[in-house]
Amino acid sequence: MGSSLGSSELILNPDGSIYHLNLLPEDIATTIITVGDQNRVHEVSKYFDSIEVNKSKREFVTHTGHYSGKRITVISTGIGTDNIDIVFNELDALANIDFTSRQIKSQKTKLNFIRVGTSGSLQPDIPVDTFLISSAGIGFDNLMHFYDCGHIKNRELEQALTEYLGWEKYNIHPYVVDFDKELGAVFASNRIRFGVTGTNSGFYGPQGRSLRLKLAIPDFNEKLADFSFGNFRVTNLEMETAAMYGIAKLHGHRAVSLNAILANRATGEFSKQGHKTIDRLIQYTLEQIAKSQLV
Ligand code: R1P
Repeated sequence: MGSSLGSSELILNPDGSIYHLNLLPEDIATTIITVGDQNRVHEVSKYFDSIEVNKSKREFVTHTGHYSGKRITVISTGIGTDNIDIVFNELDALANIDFTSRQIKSQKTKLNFIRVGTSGSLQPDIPVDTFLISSAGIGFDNLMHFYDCGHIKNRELEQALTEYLGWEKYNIHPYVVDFDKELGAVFASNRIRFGVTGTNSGFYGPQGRSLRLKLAIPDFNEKLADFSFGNFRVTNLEMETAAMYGIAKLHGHRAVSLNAILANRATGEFSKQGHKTIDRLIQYTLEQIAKSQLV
């Protein structure tokens, strides 16, 4: 028997639910779609045949239901890798910690995480309204530096990128984590392309956007877009993928990030039909899950 987790580590609400997500272990499926925007949860679950769980707290809205015979949870993470830390640790706890004994279960449950999010392309040849699977996430935030995670990183790509960028002077130490190939294959088709996704801790300066403030790295996007390593090039920027790949892999779960490209940062375009593109990606995701071996 291992030691039990203290009440300031595994924090439970008076009804026994996990602290931020407000969920009980039986509330979640093993196939979990994550979205940033809480309003997008309904945009996914409106296609479900039935909804059995509808709970929320803060920006974390959760619906669990059935779609074409598959039990699926859709949950909003809000924006950013700090939220990913909370959502992914708490979802793992719901699956793999016994809330009564406060001990880690000896038999682990593997979760499948599928991010359905929006993103900006860095490459002129990846137009707006494209669907993109992130075969790797590059974290420019610092979340994974707080975990012992050397063994799950793509060190080859990480080292090549770090040497190329030379951004240690800005205290930027990118980490690279690959997607789960098997789960990624569920979503591969001629309707979606593969890419490598940069994840950063902000939407403006950290993605090379300047409204009124002067940027420390004015060529952030161009430098990233020009990097190549074998077949790899950095294709897009968003705010969650690298962290979700890192935390999911450390826990032994599978994760894949699907992006609706709404902006093209190289050409300056923004989608004129963003809502429709996200809806198409949601429907595509659900159809691929329905056809898959996922339970
Ligand atoms: C920024 O507008 C948000 O949109 C993208 C970014 O990653 C960030 O969360 O993803 P979502 O549309 O999934 O929120």
